[in-house]
Amino acid sequence: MAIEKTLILCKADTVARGLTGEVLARFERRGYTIAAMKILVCDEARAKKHYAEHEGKPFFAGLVGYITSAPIVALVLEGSDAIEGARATIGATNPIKAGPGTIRGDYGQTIGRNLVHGSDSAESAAREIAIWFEPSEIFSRTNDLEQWLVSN
Ligand code: IDP
Ligand code: MG
Repeated sequence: MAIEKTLILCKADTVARGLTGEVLARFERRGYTIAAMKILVCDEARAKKHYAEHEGKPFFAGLVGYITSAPIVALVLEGSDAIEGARATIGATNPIKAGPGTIRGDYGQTIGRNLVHGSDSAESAAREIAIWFEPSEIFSRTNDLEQWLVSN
């Protein structure tokens, strides 16, 4: 068990469909805390950087077009084994394979509109968080607690 941070994106379909609160509530109810959050329209450069591992795949252009098409909500979640845990709450990449009770299983129909992104490893989380947030924008409860323990 480790306290981890993970990068979550409520993609364009989530925000456009008014499901952002629904998605956030699921993570919060599970006990993860929001360490950082913003709404923005992502430019192409940032989208390509974020999805660099998929460059060259047939769906890459569509993916970049989709993520840059409308406002999205980017956030950092923090909690115990948050990277794997958030991925489990999100569900399988293709909503048709995502179980009921997961975000994609409950709200999604197609792989191209699967609502949410979640980092898939510690390395991805560190890389992706740095793409979306400045360190000064991240409010870690763990760090706060450690700071409090040190100064008391
Ligand atoms: P993940 O979001 O579950 O980590 P990845 O394999 O990393 O899934 O793919 C990133 C995103 O690219 C997916 O969430 C989905 O939106 C899109 N994607 C992946 N595979 C396909 C595909 O075969 N067709 C269309 N879009 C895809
Ligand atoms: Mg992925």
